[in-house]
Amino acid sequence: MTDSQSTTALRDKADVVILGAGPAGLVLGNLLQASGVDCVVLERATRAQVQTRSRAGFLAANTVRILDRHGLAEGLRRRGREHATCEFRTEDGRFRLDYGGLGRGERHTVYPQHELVTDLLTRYLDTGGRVRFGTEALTVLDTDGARPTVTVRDADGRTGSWQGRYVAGCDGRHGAARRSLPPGAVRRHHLDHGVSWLGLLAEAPPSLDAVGYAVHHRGFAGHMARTPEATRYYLQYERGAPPDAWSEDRIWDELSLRMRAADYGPLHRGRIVHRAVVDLESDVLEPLRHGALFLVGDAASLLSPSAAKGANLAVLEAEILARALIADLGHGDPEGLARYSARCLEHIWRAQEFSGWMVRLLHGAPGPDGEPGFHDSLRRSRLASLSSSRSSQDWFAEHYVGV
Ligand code: RFL
Repeated sequence: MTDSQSTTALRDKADVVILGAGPAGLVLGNLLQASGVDCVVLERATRAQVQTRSRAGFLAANTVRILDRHGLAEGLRRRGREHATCEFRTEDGRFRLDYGGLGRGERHTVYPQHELVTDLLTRYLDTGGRVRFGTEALTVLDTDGARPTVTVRDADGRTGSWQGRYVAGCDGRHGAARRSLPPGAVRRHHLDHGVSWLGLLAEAPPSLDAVGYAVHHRGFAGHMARTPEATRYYLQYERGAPPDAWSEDRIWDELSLRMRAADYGPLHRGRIVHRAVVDLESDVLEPLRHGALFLVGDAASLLSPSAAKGANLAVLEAEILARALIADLGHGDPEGLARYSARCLEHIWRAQEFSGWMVRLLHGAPGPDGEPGFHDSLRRSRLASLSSSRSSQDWFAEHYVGV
């Protein structure tokens, strides 16, 4: 195929071109579609891949309220489970926090992200929404002009373009929106927490009726219920080691050891159906707008998964942007778009602060002699405050569930 043939293969228009069919892109698409704003979602993956990608599970009360407000919470109301207890296991014993009775008294709803994405996608398509699966955004051009253009490549390798009045970059950390920002247009704040986790999804029922955070001299281990048949575990892991370096037996033995199964009860073992290494990193782009291009969700800010905030922020930002786009395109009021970045950054920095605090609550660092170091002692002291001080617990509860 010649270049001229390939560039005429696809060419289309929509007022809002949304990159990415994750929680951010699909909440935005649904809200725009419901208000009659002309939009399209361009998604690199297939529909089946989008609907089976296992990621988040803990949704904040505010996220549920947003989804409820727009009639998008039916599935999670039916199949999600409320959750409001976490348990810490440390060298000093264990303690539980029933955070539903602390702080603002809010709870999480546990609902797998791929089910939420499936619900959002079904609703969007059922109401006439346009999605192009297998369509990779390559670059966003003319973001300063009145007609920004997204160049795309479809699954057969044909290239083309979509022209819009606005482009919403909801395509995650490695997407085209971030790549298309001209040098110097946006500042990137980045923090590497220096810790990696092996994230695991096990075909096994939960082993405790709480989120479990275990702090051990061999490293952190975490337990998060997903469904009655599936549980997510995390193991602090050597940076750079491949995800398949450990056998399933070694993983279960290490989880049992760090979670002190000998003292507090055995873990329900099962087949590990997914594993991935996550380096705990945070970043924030500032501002979240360049001309007609807006950044939303992971494209705007990456949070370490220590506090389960990423999907929740994605939903919140999508609602803020949807309102602003509806006001601008529907009533010629650009005020919301002008304030979009500042409003979202306020929430993002608060979430970053809490996620970073969680990283430091759950990880120490040995001193030069390999014995517990300064940061281990700080961690121990933080956990001691959390176990004993009501005001620490209220603060924790408010930020743990809040966005
Ligand atoms: P997503 O979900 O990554 O969706 C982006 C979409 O864009 C597509 N895409 C492109 N499409 C077209 N052209 C391109 N060039 C493209 N490049 C990418 C991708 O295929 C994809 O479909 O971003 P979004 O919508 O911003 O949502 C963010 C959340 O997915 C993320 O923050 C959370 O999963 C983070 N997270 C958690 N967040 C919570 O709120 N609660 C949790 O319990 C929670 N647990 C987690 C998590 C993240 C994890 N990982 C992946 C590190 C647990 C884990 C293990």
